[in-house]
Amino acid sequence: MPLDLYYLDASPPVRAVLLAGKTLGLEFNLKLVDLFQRKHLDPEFVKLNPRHTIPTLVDDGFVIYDSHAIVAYLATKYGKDDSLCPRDAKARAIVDQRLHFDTGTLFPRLRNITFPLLFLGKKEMTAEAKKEVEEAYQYMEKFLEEHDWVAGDNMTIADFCCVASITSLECLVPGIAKHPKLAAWVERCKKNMVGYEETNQKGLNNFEKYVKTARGEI
Ligand SMILES: N[C@@H](CCC(=O)N[C@@H](CS)C(=O)NCC(=O)O)C(=O)O
Repeated sequence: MPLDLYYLDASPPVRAVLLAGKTLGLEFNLKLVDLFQRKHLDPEFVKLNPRHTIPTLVDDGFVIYDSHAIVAYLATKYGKDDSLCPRDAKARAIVDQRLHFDTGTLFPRLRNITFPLLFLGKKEMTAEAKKEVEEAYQYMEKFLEEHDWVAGDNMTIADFCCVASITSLECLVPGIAKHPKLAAWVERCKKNMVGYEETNQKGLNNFEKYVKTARGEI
């Protein structure tokens, strides 16, 4: 059965799902939703997802949106074991905490900069927005102090979500290099995540193009 994924690869939460899909060996039937053409507000898409966000997944008629919910669903349904999305209560709680960190901290701080820039034409980010991103890097550094991956000793769905957001933040507020554990984790993700180049890196390059165009740099 095809897995339909409504997407735009520049979108960080979409890239988290694409990364999860590669590791799980899944093929998506990709359906482009061009946010710049306001296609997410098309009545047909809103009927599918009233919150009109990408990514949105349709698995044999089952509709699920929010990247964190999607990656957990895919890993639970299609994972060969529970390493990406642990069943153990404590291990899973840490994964959930990091997923919520992405939802509640990384993504909103990214959106605080990208929405005014890409959709309202505001080229300058506020000092506060920049400071919040630098603070987010510090939180990540702390998470990675004793472990190689954001939720423990092995890669989980939380790494897919966090790396998509963090690498996008780095395009806006370069600063990862100041945090050795964080910088090493980004390199680890690049090296170890299946299909990193064709998913996160490719979409990130497009994201960067949008950012540079909006800033008048290209
Ligand atoms: N928490 C959601 C955020 C999704 C989201 O806001 N996606 C953006 C693109 S990066 C979007 O579709 N925005 C359109 C809108 O909010 O109407 C997730 O992780 O999927």
